[in-house]
Amino acid sequence: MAQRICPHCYTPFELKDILFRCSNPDCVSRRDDRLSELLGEDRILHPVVPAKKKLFGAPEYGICPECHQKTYKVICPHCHSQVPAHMVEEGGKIISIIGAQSAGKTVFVSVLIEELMRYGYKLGDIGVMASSIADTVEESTQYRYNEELYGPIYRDKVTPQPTERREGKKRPPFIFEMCQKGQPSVFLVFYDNAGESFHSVADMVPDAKYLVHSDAFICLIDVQQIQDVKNKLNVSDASFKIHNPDFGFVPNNIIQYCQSDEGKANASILKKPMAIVLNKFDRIYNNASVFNMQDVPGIGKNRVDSFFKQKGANGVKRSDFDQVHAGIVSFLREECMEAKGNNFINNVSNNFTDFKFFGTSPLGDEPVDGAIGNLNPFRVLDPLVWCLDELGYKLNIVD
Ligand SMILES: Nc1nc2c(ncn2[C@@H]2O[C@H](COP(=O)(O)OP(=O)(O)O)[C@@H](O)[C@H]2O)c(=O)[nH]1
Ligand SMILES: [Mg+2]
Ligand SMILES: [Zn+2]
Ligand SMILES: [Zn+2]
Repeated sequence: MAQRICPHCYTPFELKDILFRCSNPDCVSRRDDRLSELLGEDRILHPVVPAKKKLFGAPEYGICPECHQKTYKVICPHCHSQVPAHMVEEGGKIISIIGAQSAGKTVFVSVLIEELMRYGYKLGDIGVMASSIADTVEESTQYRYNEELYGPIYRDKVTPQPTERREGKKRPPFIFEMCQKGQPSVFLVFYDNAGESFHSVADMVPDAKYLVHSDAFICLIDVQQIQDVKNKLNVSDASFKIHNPDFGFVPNNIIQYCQSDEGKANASILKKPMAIVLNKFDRIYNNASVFNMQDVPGIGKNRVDSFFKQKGANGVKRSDFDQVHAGIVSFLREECMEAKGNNFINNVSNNFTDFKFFGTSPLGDEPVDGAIGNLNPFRVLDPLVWCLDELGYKLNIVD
C-alpha cells in the first residue's frame, strides 16, 4: 500500500497505519508522550484514536474509545502530529528550503509565498494556501505566516526577528500547499529552525531524514559570504553569525555527509533537484561599480526580472533560467579569487546530478537597521519554479 511522509517527523508511514485524534472538545485531555517528545515540550491533548480499518484505501475516520465520537482528524502514527488530510489522500511532493544561519531563509519564504500568490496564475494557475492544520490555532501555518512572516515584512516593513535557537525544542514546520487542477498537490515545507543543522557533517546526522525524504531543495547562500564580495562591500564579520570561511559549506557538507559512513545509504539526496541560490543579490546589482564583472547577464546592473513577471508574458521560459545559471557561473569565476569559484562549481557539478544556480533578492535592497525601505523582490520564484518543473509539475512552458 502507498506510503506517505510525515511533514513533521519526516518518517514514512503506510496509509493503512494512520491514526486519528479525538476532535470532541468535551473529551478528556492528557499528555501525548510521542508529540511531547518530538517538540521537546509537553502537549496536553485529546486521545489518540485508532482508525476504523477499511478493506481498500486509507481509513477515513476513527471512533474515540473514551467518548465514542467519530473523528476525521488525521495524525502521524509515529509522532502524533496532525497531518493535512489532503497530504494523506493525495500524497504530494515535498520541497525543502535549507541554508546556513542568516542566509535569508525566513525573509525568502515570506516573500516567496506572497510572490506565488501574485504570479501563480501566470505559471499555470497555481494556487497556494497556508495550512490551517495544527493542534492549536497559534501553531498553524496560517496564523504564524501572518504573525511572524507576512505581518512584519509587508505590514510593518521590518525584517523578521531572527529565529532563536531553543535548546531541545522544535518549532513545527511551516506547511504551504500548492495546488493545481488535475495534479497532486506540492507541499512546501519550511523548518524555520536556526539553521545550525548544516554547520558540520556531524550536525547533519540527526536531521538527515529531512533531506532523505524531501523531493527537491532550495539551498540559500548569502552572496556576501563570498570572501571577495565581503571585502568589496566592506561587510564586517560581525554581521555574520557563522564564521565559516567557505561560502559553499552547506552544499559541501551535504556532499561529504553522503560520502560518509553514516550517510552513504542516503546518497540518493545527491540525485534530487537542487537549486543553489546566491541570495541577497541586490548587494551585487546595487553596487555594480565595485565588482570586476559590472553586469552579470540577467541579474546584474541591468537586472532583468523573471520572464513570467514581465508585462504581457504568460508562462515560463526555461532559457531564462539557463541564462541566469550561466551568469552565476561567470560571476563565481570572476569574483572569487584563487579559483575558489571554480572549485565550488566543480564540487557541485561533480556531485549533484540535477542542480542549477540562481540569483535572488527577496527585499531588493539592503534594509537599514531592520527597516525595509522599498520592497522590490527580484527573481524569488525562479528556484521554486525550476524545482516544480524538474519534479514534472505541469507548468505553462513557453520555450
Ligand atoms: N540586502 C538584503 N538583505 C537581506 C535580504 N533578505 C534578508 N536580508 C538580511 O538578512 C538577515 C537575515 O535574514 P533571515 O531571513 O532572518 O535569515 P535566516 O536566518 O536564514 O532565516 C535579515 O535580517 C536582513 O537583514 C535581501 O533580500 N537583501
Ligand atoms: Mg530564520
Ligand atoms: Zn474522545
Ligand atoms: Zn510524524
